Amino acid sequence: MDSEDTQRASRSERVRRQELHLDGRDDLAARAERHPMDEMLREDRLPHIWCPGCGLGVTLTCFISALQKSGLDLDKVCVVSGIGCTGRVAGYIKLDSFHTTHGRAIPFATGLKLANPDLTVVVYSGDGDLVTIGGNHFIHAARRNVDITVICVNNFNYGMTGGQAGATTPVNARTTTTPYGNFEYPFNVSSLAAASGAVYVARYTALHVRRLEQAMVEALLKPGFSFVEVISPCPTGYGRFQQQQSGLETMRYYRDRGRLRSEADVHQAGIVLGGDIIEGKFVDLERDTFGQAQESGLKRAFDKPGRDGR
Ligand SMILES: Cc1ncc(C[n+]2csc(CCOP(=O)(O)OP(=O)(O)O)c2C)c(N)n1
Ligand code: SF4
Ligand SMILES: [Mg+2]
Repeated sequence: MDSEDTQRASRSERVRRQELHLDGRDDLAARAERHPMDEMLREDRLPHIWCPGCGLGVTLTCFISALQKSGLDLDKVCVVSGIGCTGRVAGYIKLDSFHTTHGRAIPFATGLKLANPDLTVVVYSGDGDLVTIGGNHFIHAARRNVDITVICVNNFNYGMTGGQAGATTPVNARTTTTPYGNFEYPFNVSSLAAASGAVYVARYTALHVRRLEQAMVEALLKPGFSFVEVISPCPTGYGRFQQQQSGLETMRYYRDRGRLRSEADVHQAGIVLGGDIIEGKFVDLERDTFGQAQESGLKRAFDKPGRDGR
């Protein structure tokens, strides 16, 4: 190499290091500090509050990957959550996002979508938030087929506030508020979504990440009320009372008892303590969204002969 070549090579190496912000640092160490998903996270909010072994980080990774694969314009994607450990997703993700009051993510999201139909609106929240305190909003948004995507992380308890039982806690499960086992029958959340009118319903565990990610992509692109239930470990609030001290033990349980059955009747796929977890895409159908029904209804009314819209 002559001296001109050497100079050119060292100049281009200098430019490369500047572009990668590697100046003065060991390349490998600097790269190890970055992650391909970093640009989708609000670093000023980190470190996160999630416990070791919690499944929420896995679900967020799947979601970010699904957003990137969906081809959606991320400037037009909004994430709305209620309160709870799952609700923190709205704070950690670097998109237009809203951390709303407990149980009220769906009405907030509905307002966003109606005010600006160009947006893709995603609700990302916990089981307690969506179907216990927020259950009424959930069923009515599905009934109306509001064009939003709802991702429900179901860990069978109110994780953030100390592991209380809620409307998803299986019969006999011990929690801080059911020390003798739960006496109530829970909602099968996917069945509730389907029965209420959701046009897309899928359920996967946090172990089955490829399928989960694919379901999230499909839900994001589906017009109407699309719903993904993610079964996720909460070792701190729930698992430790069911002899699953760590998130890893719960993941092993998902490996052993997860059953892929997309053809299953979702209404028969309830989750029973210690039983199989039926997973799959249960519903994928077409129906006018709330926005479309409103538009065609108004058109019908206003286009009638003799009517001028007043
Ligand atoms: C109106 C109201 N009631 C109760 C609470 C207390 N609270 C905060 S988070 C939470 C539990 C959330 O559970 P879930 O939605 O399942 O989320 P997780 O923490 O399990 O992810 C509760 C009861 C609150 N913040 N506001
Ligand atoms: S309490 Fe449960 S859901 Fe909340 S961060 Fe800890 S493990 Fe996760
Ligand atoms: Mg929960």
